[in-house]
Amino acid sequence: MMPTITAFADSPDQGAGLARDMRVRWALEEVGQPYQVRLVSFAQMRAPAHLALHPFGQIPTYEEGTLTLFESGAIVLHIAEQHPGLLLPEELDARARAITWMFAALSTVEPPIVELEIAELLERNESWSQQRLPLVKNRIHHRLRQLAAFMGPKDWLDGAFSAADLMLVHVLLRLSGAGILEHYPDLRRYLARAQERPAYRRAFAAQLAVFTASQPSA
Ligand code: GTB
Repeated sequence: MMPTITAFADSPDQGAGLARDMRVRWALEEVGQPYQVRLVSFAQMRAPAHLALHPFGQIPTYEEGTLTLFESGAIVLHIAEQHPGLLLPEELDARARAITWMFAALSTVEPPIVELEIAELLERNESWSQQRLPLVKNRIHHRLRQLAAFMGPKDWLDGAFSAADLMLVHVLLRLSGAGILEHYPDLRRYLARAQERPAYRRAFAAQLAVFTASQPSA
């Protein structure tokens, strides 16, 4: 059964691929699973029909037959599990390590990055904002130094590309334009390598097309 995902009808990033539906689109493209997208406005995300799919009124969601999922990590894991050997290794220890890195991307690397976005977008007019920003950035640098030390110049986290790389790459891409990744050349090459994957390109083009279609023609 073809799954349906939800995405922003009007993404604040204007098609830059930063919203979390991008992870799900990318995973679906990696495994060759066609999918449908239902675009939702912010008002629709607060309405009962969407809250029945996602208790926090967010995107992405994933519907497949009688199954409804939310949380991008859980959705990508589900997609990977449905296609053994493509986004998760079949060997049990390697599979467990890949899942560990999915959790690490979401619960150890992503939080300080989200914290920076909140500091820059929502707290920038607070009197204490300029004092706090360096602290928030230092927490990210701390994580990236640790990550860069682990990765070195390796192509991927642990052997072949996996759902762990997909998740970690998308988390790190949220730092684009923040002036931070420039200090980590191996990580930048890692991101560029991932962005060259045909599945990434297809997913990126699909979400960008939503923004392009919403623009008035010249
Ligand atoms: N933990 C959940 C997951 O991983 O699925 C988090 C889901 C989430 O934060 N969804 C966001 C959302 O629905 C969209 S992705 N926000 C609306 C709301 O909460 O009301 C976060 C996001 C939004 C915008 C940009 N951007 O403009 O660059 C990037 C990322």
